[in-house]
Amino acid sequence: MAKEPRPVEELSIWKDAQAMMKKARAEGIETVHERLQQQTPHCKFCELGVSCRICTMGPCKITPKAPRGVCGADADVIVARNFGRFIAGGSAGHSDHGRDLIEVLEAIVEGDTKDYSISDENKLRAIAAEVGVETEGREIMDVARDAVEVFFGDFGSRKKQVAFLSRVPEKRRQIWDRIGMTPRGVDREIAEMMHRTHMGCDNDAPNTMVHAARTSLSDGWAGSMIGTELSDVIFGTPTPSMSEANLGVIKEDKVNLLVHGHNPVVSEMVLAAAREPELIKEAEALGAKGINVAGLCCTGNELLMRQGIPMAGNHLMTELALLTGAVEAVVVDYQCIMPSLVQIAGCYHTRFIDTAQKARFTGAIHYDIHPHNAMEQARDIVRLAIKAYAERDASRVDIPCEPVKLMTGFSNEAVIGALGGSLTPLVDAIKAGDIRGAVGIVGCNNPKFQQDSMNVGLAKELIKKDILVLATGCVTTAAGKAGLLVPEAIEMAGPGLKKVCGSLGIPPVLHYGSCVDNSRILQLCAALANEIGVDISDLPVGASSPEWYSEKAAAIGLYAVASGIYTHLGHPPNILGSETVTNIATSGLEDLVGASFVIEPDPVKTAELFDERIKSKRKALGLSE
Ligand code: CUV
Ligand code: SF4
Repeated sequence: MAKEPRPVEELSIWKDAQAMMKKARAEGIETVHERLQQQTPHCKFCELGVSCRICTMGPCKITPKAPRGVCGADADVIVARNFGRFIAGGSAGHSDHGRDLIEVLEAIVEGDTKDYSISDENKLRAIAAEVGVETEGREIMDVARDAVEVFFGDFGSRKKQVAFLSRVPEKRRQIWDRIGMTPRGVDREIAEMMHRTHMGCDNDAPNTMVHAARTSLSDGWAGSMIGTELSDVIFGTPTPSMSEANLGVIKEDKVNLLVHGHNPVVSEMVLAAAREPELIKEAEALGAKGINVAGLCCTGNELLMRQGIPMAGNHLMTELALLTGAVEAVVVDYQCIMPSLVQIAGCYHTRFIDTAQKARFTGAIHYDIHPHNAMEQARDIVRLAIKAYAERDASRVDIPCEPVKLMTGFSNEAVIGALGGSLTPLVDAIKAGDIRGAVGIVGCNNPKFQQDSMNVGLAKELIKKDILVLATGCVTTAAGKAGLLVPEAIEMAGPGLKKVCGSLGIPPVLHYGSCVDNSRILQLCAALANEIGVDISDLPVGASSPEWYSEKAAAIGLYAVASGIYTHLGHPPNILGSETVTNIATSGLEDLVGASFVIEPDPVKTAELFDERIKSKRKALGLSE
């Protein structure tokens, strides 16, 4: 028998989401929430992490009566192996995204593309110098060519450490060296994790956990960091600007194109095509008032940061955005794209377009996009959307709200610029206690939790306590919709933040970019630690992913912890079946790397935990609590 649908108010804090869920029910369209109900209750063994299907002597599951798998692996080994592979999957995602940016830069250097170019030469020179490339008096293309070599090298097996470790405080590098956590190469650590977790290899849970941390560090300090830095080089380093969020950014009188996925490489071209006067004219010829590009998830964040395009929504809004009935096309690259979008698009005139050979969707229209043909393909995609506009059924259109304003574009370069050229004023504000500390709130939505209740709840609690919040990934849209990303939000903050952010004209919650841009937060922490002359783990900072769901988010959490940042998760990964692994994650790592995970579903309690941590770190630095 079908289960009773849950009241929409329990599923999301947002009116736009609730309205579209009701529309979905009225139109008989299934969403993530119905499918979650069908999948509940979940398999207990999988939830605990004690099921293993790594070989065909199994699959095995650990119970009190059967405490070892066929090969003899116990719960600790099985949980650690599963967790290790989970982290490898997440690291592979964000790092492969980074690799794609190196390929675009290589195409620029080799003259294989007319569509992409180097937008920020100064940034390229700066990062090249950081990774040991000679820049003095050299042509920019020569610098770029050498940088490409260094960054491709970071994915391989020839190095003792990845290049951006030059940013890491000395003390931190010594810790990693001592415990065998220094990331050597992205692909190497990921492949080694697959090797270690084959039957009969790494059968010591703590040892597997150390390599899991090393794998995640290769993502944070190499794969993702390269992704961020080269995106800035190619598409421009973000500077503050204003934009908007929620389903109200979809326009009834325009051709609406949503870009979804992760990487700016395709979406930047779609946006550029949508801004061409000739295509706008074609849209107008069909009676539209122009072409509107809006973002979903991380590729939305990328365009928001650099181009100011509005955000239609985060992870749990992706299906609902199509329910407006006003979306002509959704163009995707890869990651976090629910395959159900193809079916929902099929319920309307919406074209679902995939663009990456490594992320094909059955039923999608495929465009094979490469650096040499990107703009031409993007134009065809925009034309397809324009054509679809003629088929839109006006009687099924419902755009449920007006957009909310937000401020975006806080790269470290922009922040340092706003501070007058150095981090000193920020350090002074931290020392004075006006900014007591900082927490990065990052990551996803998960249909198991009321959408954005924890993301928004935690941000609000932290700023009240004069803790600066940096938002990335799907937390961006949540914070934006809640009105936290505008300068006026200082009214919701404590007196110190109100003073500092007020004088700079910035919000108390800063949009720091997409998920790969969590590397910007790593870089900021490292720079702060170097400025004060301490380790990252000595700083009054934290990280949180309240509503995470993905392997990538777990990898981010782990590289934050391994970098010395106390990290909160709203719910645990599937590790609770091993006391050993759970203890390592929630306390053992503290002894090893000076930080650990903390699991807490309640945002108010979580804010108190951060408060305590920040107090103790401030005290240890000799600062007022
Ligand atoms: Ni990489 S990982 S749902 S798009 S933040 Fe959004 Fe961000 Fe999580 Fe995915
Ligand atoms: Fe079972 Fe061991 Fe094979 Fe896993 S590796 S399926 S525990 S026999």
